Amino acid sequence: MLTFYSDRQALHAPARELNNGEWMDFAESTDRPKAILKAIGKVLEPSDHGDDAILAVHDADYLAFLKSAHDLWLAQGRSGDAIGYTYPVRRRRKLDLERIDGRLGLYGFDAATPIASGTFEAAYWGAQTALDALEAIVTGGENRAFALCRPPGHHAGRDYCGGYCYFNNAAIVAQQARLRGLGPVAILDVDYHHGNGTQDIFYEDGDVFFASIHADPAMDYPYYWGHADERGEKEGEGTTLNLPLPRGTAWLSYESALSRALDAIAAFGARFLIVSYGADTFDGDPISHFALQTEDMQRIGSAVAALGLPTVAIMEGGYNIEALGENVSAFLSGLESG
Ligand code: Q9C
Ligand code: ZN
Repeated sequence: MLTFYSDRQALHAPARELNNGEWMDFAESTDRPKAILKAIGKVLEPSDHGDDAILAVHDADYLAFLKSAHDLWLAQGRSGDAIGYTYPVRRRRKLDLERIDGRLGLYGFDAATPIASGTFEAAYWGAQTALDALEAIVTGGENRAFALCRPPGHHAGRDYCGGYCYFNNAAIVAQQARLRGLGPVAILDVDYHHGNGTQDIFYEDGDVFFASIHADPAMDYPYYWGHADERGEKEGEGTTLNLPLPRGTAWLSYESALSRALDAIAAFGARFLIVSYGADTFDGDPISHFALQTEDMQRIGSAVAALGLPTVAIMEGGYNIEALGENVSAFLSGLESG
């Protein structure tokens, strides 16, 4: 399967994040793409598709914020990575403040998503990587392609970053696929964490189906999204499907949730599929609590492939560096042959 990746995605290298009240080394590190590249070998360099497809999902003021945030941080006397600490709660106005701390709070929702000097460029190229994977299918004659996106994207909304995510790569591809007449489009999110950004982007949109299997947000990040009763609104009523699972979930119950999601995608009449793939459902993931094994990653891939849809797989989370390469390879081999 063709895999897309740009070295510029490694320019994003924050030092640390706030986890359970303590500083820890940034889990979404550059060791991740290194480990994946080592396991899968050849990758293709994406071409530059510009800002347009990003702006078909994200607000222009948010893109401008991301582009300027780290410079502003430095200009206001700070060093290291830009990280927010104060957030406007519900019903506060969307004030366009000049103070970097005010801006970080407005355009983010957690302290796990620092903006370092290379963040914008890396996230920009991550989105280009996703767009090139789409291109491989639309004009390249491929039926499936893998975008080794990094930083990941599924926690990022139209105007906010969070959960190590800045641009929502899956949503960007979904939006382009639909604009190019490839729809109906479905997104299947199998990262351990709920894809709140993707859900938000398409919540009132009946053209894009979003199904997510994730840790119950009553227990795990991102807490405020991903509960089973969130089913979409307005035009999008019924086109969001959340399947939260308890900590400790292993293949047997994971598989039934996966079949439910795949059945719903088929019933929706999807003709194009995007998979937000996270390897953080792995048993040994350092920040997550499911119990899937490496062979289960292959099973996820084959089950998805059995839908028979043109598919762009997008890399999301997965933090066990030792097993990351083989987990991603296993998923891709299932997707390829299944
Ligand atoms: N104590 C992705 O997998 N921190 N993002 C959780 C737990 C944020 C995960 C802290 C986790 C974000 C793409
Ligand atoms: Zn995750």
